[in-house]
Amino acid sequence: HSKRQILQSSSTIVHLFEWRWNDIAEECGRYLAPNGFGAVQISPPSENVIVTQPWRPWWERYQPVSYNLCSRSGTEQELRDMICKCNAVGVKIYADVVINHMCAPDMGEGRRRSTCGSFFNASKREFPSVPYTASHFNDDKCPTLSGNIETYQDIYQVRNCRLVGLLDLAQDQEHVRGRIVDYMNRLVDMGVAGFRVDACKHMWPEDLKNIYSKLHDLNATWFPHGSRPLIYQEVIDLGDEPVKAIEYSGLGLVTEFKYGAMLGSVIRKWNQGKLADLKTWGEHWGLLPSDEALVFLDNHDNQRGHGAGGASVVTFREPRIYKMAVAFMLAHPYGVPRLMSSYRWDQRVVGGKDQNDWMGPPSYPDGSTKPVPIQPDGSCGEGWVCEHRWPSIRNMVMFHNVVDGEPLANWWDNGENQIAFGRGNQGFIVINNDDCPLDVTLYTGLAEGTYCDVISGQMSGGCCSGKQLTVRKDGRAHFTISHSDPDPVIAIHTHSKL
Ligand code: LAG
Ligand code: CA
Repeated sequence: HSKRQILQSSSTIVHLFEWRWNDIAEECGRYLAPNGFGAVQISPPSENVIVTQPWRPWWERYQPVSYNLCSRSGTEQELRDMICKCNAVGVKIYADVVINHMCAPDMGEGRRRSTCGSFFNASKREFPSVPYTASHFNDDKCPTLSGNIETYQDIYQVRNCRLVGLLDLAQDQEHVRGRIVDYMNRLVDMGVAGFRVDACKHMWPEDLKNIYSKLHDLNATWFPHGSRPLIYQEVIDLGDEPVKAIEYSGLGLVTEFKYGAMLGSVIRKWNQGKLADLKTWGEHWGLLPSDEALVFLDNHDNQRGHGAGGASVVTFREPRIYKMAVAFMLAHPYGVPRLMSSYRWDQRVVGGKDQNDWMGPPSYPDGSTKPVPIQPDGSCGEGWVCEHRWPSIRNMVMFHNVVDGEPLANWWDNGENQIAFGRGNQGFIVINNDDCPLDVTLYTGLAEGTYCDVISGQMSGGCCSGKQLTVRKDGRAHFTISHSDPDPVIAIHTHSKL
């Protein structure tokens, strides 16, 4: 494959959580496109309540008051400009759409408490700029006294009651579906390539099907005629509730929450887990069919104890195991991968709960979000973590593209936590999560030659800045990885050949 084909085959999504549109626009051209990233998931672009108690939490963006397109990430014009710039360099934009609910009923009224200054009256359930009125909400259908979801074991509560108290929209009404469709189509027409649909578990699959069926084809300025939006639905199904991910998988991709929970547990060696077990990783583990799954290690919720996934989930706070797990995810053929790009906050765990789990992105005293500064070494400043700019993670995105469509091949393990596998004859990865050195000669499937390890370095200007590996005529190569290596992984592929 040519370099160009490889960039085009890119499917990896990066969630630039809480980034400003202007920063994303720059990131697409200067970094994401040249490094083979396929798409960006943006934070919800819709107008939301301004929460000041606590001060401007990230989660205020999950409380819409209208579908006007201005938020802490920027104005409608900036959103449009970002979509255009990213599409121009081949990076798709997926918008996070919050369509299950509006804000909570105690969020007040007026124009002052919304990010575009639109009027709303939460206690009266009036959102005139959509418009929605009290009759457009589900309250009459909810079987609980409180009006809230009280148990996840009852599908009627889960779909028709208020999720954490948020006003629950009645998607079974034509008017409501129509406003949602108009909102999503406005984004499609602007050039987004699809959606992360928030809280799908809390909406009826047939209503979602109806909504998706009315979406426009993608904007023909950037996409082939007749292209359909890619939809990935957030459904948290860890197996213990009556609402199942498979109810949604016919409609679009579904977030596979078991992926990060189980892979996190294996990489931590919990419950006798070991990397060798991953030989059968995928559907055999009770995961969705590969082509229906959106996979990730952590997300904006479970990296701070919200949502679900549990304690096994790995994040940027444990870089060594995080990088190992990301390398595995991007090397393995299962699912469409999404990377998290976070900001740092001070954790203050009291009684098992982080008191600061609400903290919003790096911001100025007036609450506006700070730009993402790029340091000379390519990392980000001002509290932006930018996992996607960690060199080994970046290089594994390219690995993922190079081996696209190739089957898993030449699996090896030591029965414990040392594993290796290839993808056809295009790439090969070796991981050592044991407490002893790895020293082994393995059949790689790659053509004879010298290859540059893309974890410890990379090719640039014809030179390799990392470890060099020699694949002999018989396809075998000798690998050593110390158990004290901060990056105990070696990855080589046909485009890292010297
Ligand atoms: C999601 N997926 O289904 C999002 O990924 C998740 O981030 C959203 O919750 C949730 N669904 C609703 O869109 C987040 C926070 C919640 C927060 C909520 C609304 O995880 O903690 O609730 O957004 O802002 C907050 C308070 C609650 C309160 C509620 C209503 O934390 O204590 O009851 O607001 O005022
Ligand atoms: Ca609902």
